[in-house]
Amino acid sequence: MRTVLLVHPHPGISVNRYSGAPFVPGGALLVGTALHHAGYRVKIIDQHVEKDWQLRLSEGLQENVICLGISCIIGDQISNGLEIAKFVRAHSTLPIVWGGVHPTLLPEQTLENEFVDIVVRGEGEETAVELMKALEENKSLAGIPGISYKENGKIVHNRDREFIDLDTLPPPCWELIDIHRYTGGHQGYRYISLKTSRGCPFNCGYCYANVFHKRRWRSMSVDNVLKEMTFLMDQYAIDLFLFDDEEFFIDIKRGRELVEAFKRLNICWKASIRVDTLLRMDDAFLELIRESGCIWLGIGAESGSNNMLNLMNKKITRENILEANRKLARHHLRAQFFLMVGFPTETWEDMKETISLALQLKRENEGAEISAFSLFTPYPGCELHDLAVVHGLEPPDCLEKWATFSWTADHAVWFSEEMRSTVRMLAFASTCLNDPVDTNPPFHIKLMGRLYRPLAKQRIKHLFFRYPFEISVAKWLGVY
Ligand code: B12
Ligand code: SF4
Repeated sequence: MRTVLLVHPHPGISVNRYSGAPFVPGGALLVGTALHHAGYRVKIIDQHVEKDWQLRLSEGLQENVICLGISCIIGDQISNGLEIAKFVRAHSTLPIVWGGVHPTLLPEQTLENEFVDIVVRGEGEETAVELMKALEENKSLAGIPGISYKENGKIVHNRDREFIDLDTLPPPCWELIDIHRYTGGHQGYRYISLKTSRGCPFNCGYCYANVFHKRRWRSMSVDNVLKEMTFLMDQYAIDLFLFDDEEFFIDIKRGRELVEAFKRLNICWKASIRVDTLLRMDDAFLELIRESGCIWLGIGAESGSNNMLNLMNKKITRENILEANRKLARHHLRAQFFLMVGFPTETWEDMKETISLALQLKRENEGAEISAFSLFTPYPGCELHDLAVVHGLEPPDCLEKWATFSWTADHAVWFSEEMRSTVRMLAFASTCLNDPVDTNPPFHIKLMGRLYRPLAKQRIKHLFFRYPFEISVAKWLGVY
């Protein structure tokens, strides 16, 4: 039996900021499951939880290995993935296959890197099995849908693969990872994240889903979701599920069936929901959601300015957001609203509307949490990325540079320096408005946030963002 090595590079510091526990290496787990069922020995190495990853990799390389697979999204996983690829290249001539969101969005540029031989675009389960067979038998890669690769120095892109019917996939082979490493850290629950559907029919201008999933939504049947949940409850005593679906309630009827079942299962759960979906739900449904163990709803409100909501094609208005918040308050549902600033063409007036929306949401609903204001980050492939380019953004021209392309105001070249400083300050001050909602940062960071909170509140209330001395202090302390 031949071996496939799958490595999940460390996703970076944000894990410690957002959660006490690492996230399940989802891509490697699902691709590994498909390969396991196709008869391969699969070894998953998660750099995030395995400090001795080099040793594990070296041991793995002693086996009869077909290839190294690396999973990656934008950010630190790129630099860490490259470190892993370099390590393997130094010790073997194995083909190095990259998969995940970032390589899918930019396959050509990813392949230009010398440590990338093949890119698997989109969903990886079926493609990986076909690819392994071809590599094992030394056959041509020409007929395999969903891959891009190098041939005689040229980059070849095969046609896209059809989307997978999720009900044909076997459940994840949890034995491929040490599940206990991922289940803690969430306020005493035994927690796991699951994705019960893929894609989204909406078309928000900043979102990867439009390109990755081509606006096609597919879901697992209610029965299969419940089977997986009861297995996890029985086998690993899981009592909190975080649904990583792009949007959990795209099909409201299916959503209702699931929620009815959750009530019977006696578990807690969290998921994302659109404002307009919330508005379509009647009071009985919202009450059911509360009774079924929902402890958190994540809501992309994005902006308080209708101009910006239009720009990002969000298909909701400021008034809708406020109405949804009032509904949540009536049903005592805990929600976290996500907001962004820093879009091309955004004015100070637009930003002030977002700040006033945040304050109003808090005023009208004690249970509403406002996530720190994120800075719009023009991720590749999205419409607003293209608009950012029109407004002067020079996107990274190679794989390595996407590793550090993150949420600072530095790429917002469409703003004056004064405006960038304001946006930076707004984002910074807003991180300290609440204690982190579900997260568990180190004690000293929590304490500093609390000490700074009164000043942060005053800054936001009075729209005063000049003299950003606290950013210098945070940099000096190494926390920014
Ligand atoms: C969990 C999660 C995280 C976790 C862990 C991420 C990880 N890679 O481990 C954490 C919290 C760390 C995280 C962080 C961030 N995330 Co995140 N995250 C997610 C989330 C919710 C689920 C990812 C997941 O597990 N999916 C399930 C698996 C099965 O899907 P998958 O990984 O895509 O794998 C499939 C294919 O891609 C492929 N595949 C994947 N790997 C491989 C490998 C091989 C060899 C092969 C053949 C195939 C293959 O096959 C798999 C099965 O079909 C997604 C949104 C979503 N709903 O999917 C965002 C998402 C991936 N994150 C995103 C972003 C932007 C971020 C951050 C930059 C956000 C931020 N500003 O902090 C940071 C980056 C961290 C950093 N410091 O650099 C974007 C990705 C954008 C991009 N262009 O890459 C997404 C899509 C959210 C969004 N809508 O914008 N994230
Ligand atoms: S942001 Fe949410 S609603 Fe909009 S396209 Fe992405 S997943 Fe769909």
